[in-house]
Amino acid sequence: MPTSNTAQSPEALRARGRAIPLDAGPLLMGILNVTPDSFSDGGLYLDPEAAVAHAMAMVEQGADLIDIGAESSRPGSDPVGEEEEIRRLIPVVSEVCRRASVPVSVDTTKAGVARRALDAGAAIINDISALRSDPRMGQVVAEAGAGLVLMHMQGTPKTMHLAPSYRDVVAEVRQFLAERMRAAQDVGVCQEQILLDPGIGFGKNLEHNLSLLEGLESFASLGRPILVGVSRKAFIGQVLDRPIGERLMGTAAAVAIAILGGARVLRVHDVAQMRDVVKVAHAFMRRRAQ
Ligand code: HH2
Repeated sequence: MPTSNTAQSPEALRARGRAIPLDAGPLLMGILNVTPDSFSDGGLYLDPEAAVAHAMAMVEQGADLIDIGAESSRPGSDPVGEEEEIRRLIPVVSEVCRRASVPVSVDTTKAGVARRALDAGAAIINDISALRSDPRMGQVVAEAGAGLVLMHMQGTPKTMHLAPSYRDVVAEVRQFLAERMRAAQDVGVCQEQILLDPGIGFGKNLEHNLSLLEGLESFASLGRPILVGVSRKAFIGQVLDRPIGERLMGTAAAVAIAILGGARVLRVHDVAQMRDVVKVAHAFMRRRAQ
């Protein structure tokens, strides 16, 4: 996906002087977890060479962005110390930024890790705590002019799955994202730097996740593009009664549903397969808009 040097369109993501266009069709964000314990690819890419090779393979398969994380956020997971997160992450981020043609996003909630990743060339910070974990995060992103993903989560990864509860999940997630967007702007992050994410699977049960997919269109009025991460997640396993390794087709269906609901960025493990899903869903969306 081409990038240009300035961001004029509200339908672009401004990230460190690049304008990543979000109106030419949904973008695929390929997932790279350099962790021993991520829920689906944990342990596969701990070796930096294997990690970089996987990132490059995803670019080859059509990933528009690469999202690199070094701390699992699977339900029940424990946090990782800052030094360890940096040790796992930075060599891989540096090398992927050097070699890949696409912008690199880093999945972290720690400002110190984000700063190091931005120094290594990352363009986007994907903060699943939406700036609530580390009070310095917003400032780090603002100073770098980086892209920022603000995601909704009820609770923390350690506890979020135990008793998720909402009166109206769509309304509450929407209100949360509006409030976090204001908080980001208050510390100097521009609207054009922000992507919003309802946080599928983060403190939500099956009904909550389905309701969010059903209500996705209502998030458009927040005024920023929506990122959705459904790939291989537990709610798909619940519907299908299938383990993680057998959720490809379920993921395809969920990705298509998210695109029909207006999602602009899809965070996925299986880039090659989801490329086709995106193309078909986008062709349909274009037709519907005629
Ligand atoms: N999901 C995961 C991690 N980070 N970031 C955003 N913005 N949205 C998501 O839906 C999202 C995310 C969980 O998936 P994964 O990275 O595969 O697993 P783990 O957290 O176990 O590393």
